[in-house]
Amino acid sequence: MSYANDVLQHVIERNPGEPEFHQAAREVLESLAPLVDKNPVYHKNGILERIVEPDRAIMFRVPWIDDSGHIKVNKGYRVQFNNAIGPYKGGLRLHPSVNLGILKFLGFEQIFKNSLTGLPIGGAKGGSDFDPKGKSDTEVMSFCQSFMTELYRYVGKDMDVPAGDIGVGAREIGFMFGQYKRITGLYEGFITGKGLPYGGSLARKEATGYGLVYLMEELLASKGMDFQDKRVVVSGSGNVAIYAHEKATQLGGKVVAMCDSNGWIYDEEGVDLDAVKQIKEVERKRIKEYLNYRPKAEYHEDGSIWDVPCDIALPSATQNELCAEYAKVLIKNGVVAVGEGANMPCTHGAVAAFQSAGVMFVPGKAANAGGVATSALEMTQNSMRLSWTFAEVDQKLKQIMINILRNTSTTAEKYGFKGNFVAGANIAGFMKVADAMLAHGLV
Ligand code: NDP
Ligand code: 2IT
Repeated sequence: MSYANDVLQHVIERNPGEPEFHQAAREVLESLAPLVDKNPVYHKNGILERIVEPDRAIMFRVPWIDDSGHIKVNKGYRVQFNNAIGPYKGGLRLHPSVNLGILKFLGFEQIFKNSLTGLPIGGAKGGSDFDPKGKSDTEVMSFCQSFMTELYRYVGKDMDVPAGDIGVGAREIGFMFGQYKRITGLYEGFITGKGLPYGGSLARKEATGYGLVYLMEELLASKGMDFQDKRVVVSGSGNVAIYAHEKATQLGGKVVAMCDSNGWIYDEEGVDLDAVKQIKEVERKRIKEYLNYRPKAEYHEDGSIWDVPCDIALPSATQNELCAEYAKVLIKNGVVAVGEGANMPCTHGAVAAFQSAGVMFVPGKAANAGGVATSALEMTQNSMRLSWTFAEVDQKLKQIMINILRNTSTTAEKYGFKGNFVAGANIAGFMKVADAMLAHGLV
């Protein structure tokens, strides 16, 4: 049995009940097999055994009080996976589905994603099974203050720098920043995605969605194509989806469908982004409200958003939202490119279907790295105690995305996986981290 496969079997045996973590580990280890077979130094130094085991996983109780005075208790987590190339960095997710296995998959992915940005950031993820949906601002504040009262001792600007993810936006980051400052007395950039008045970076809010589209634009250009007049489907209607829509539309594309976890909208005229922003960013309501703005649009709770014919698909909601069956429908309908805005939205079967049909496919750890890259730029600005303009940050983001695509593409080709961005991203992301781990000795 090969070294990489051996380690994968160990991951599966030693981490029972964590299917998403197994899935993420399998994808990475399969890509790395030829590389580690040719370079025994990785095996000799136990690099794979070490990289699949988090440095530490912190779990804690989060008690808070709801508006009617009842005590509630949620689970809080921070998985600090690997800090070989920089302080731990990665988002916090607040969603009822959150558990240790999901955060391990996300933290593991984050190691390679952060490495691909070319910036000095390690991999981590955290969050809670708290559901912010339907909660009042005071309930969300009560939760966030309690969460930070425990988490503050494990984070810091040179130790571990969290950020947003599903269910964590400007409101939650603000409450967490306030509580950290109050407990520690420090005014420091220990978290990113901050509001502009207290150390946030211009363009961080837009960065994941814009970055995704910049990378896809570069990919299309390599085949003599562009976004102009292309039909685009963007799943989700949160932070990533909204700004992917915005940039794709600026480049001449037409986004015809979006969704939330209840249903999906189809608007042949092109989804009105101002309406979606009003519903989601301002009112925190369901996507079906869209029909109040555009009565001629369609809203569906059955079927799938992936039934909508499109040229470019940008799954930007959550893990495993796009399975092999939907991939086949997209392929039949003529999709030419798929870029993952979310983390691991496509199942293994969907990725295989796209690749064997010759659809250009870019995995999340490359395609959605613009968010964390801009978080790292926020850290830089905080350290320098200055703020760059929107244009400066946006231009750096675009260059980072172009570099990621080129690095991923040339690495894939160099190691015999030409055109396979999954393998290219895994190998390129791994090598920098592994070299740092080799330099640090057995830690
Ligand atoms: P948000 O909370 O802002 O939005 C998530 C969106 O996805 C919502 O519209 C949500 O709908 C929808 N969604 C969640 N679960 C499902 C589901 N099961 N079926 C259909 N829709 C669903 O999160 P983000 O936009 O920040 O994150 C989206 C994805 O992008 C995640 O995978 C995240 O890890 C990834 N990501 C985020 C980055 C960032 O900077 N924010 C950076 C890189 C990756 P509903 O409101 O109904 O729950
Ligand atoms: O998945 C991700 O890359 C994020 N949620 C963003 C992490 C960050 O630190 O900005």
